[in-house]
Amino acid sequence: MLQPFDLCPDHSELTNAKTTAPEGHKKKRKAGESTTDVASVQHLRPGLVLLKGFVKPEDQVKIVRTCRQLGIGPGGFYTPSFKNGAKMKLWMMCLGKNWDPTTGFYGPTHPCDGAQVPAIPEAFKIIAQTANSTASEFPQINPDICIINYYNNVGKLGLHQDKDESGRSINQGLPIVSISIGDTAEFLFSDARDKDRATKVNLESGDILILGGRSRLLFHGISHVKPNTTPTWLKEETGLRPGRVNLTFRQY
Ligand code: MD6
Ligand code: FE
Repeated sequence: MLQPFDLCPDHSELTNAKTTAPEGHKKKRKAGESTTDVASVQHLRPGLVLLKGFVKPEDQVKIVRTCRQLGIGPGGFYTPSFKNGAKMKLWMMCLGKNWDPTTGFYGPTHPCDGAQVPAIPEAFKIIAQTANSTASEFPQINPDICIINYYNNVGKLGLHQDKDESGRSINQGLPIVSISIGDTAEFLFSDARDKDRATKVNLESGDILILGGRSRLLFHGISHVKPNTTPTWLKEETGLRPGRVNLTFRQY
């Protein structure tokens, strides 16, 4: 049986939480709408777009709570290994379809407990699809996979390409929509698997990165997570452990 991983160590922190939140938290917005009236859109290179501060605070809180609930249940967080047997420096769980890093294949069940992989919550899909349509250079995806990673203060992810989705999805350059929550991470991207030549960009809580088109097979990774960079209101409202949650939405 896998060791369940609880993103919020002390549930009482949730009930005692102060509800202080930044400007914009109280404004009425529909799910998926951004925190700022004109979210900053950064075109990092063709096929790589960063939507700064796209996920509004109440959606960030909901995402953490939902990830915690799903993460401690069947098919929840575990520490995966690579094909060579080395442990990855993160916890992972999958929604929709399970991605198995030891084989590179997608399947219906969790590798540890054999549980059916949970469905992607509709609210998650709405946020990912709204971001997808904000970056008009990409075709719209209907995500059937969501991989959730949790990095603690020493978490990282080496340069890699995402190429285990269908040939059709990759050849069409269908985008992957990536949501970052919690501590800031340094994201690296490069045409080659060479971190010394990689470009660096910070991914902060609420940022969405979209990778597709000509960048669909870009090498990318996380060099490190910056400690104590989670917004105070997010910590107070969720009791999120120090670290970072990343969700990537894909269409197989
Ligand atoms: C992360 N992200 O941000 C890891 N993959 O923790 C990825 O590996 C990634 O951000 C494909 C597309 C976007 C991503
Ligand atoms: Fe990736």
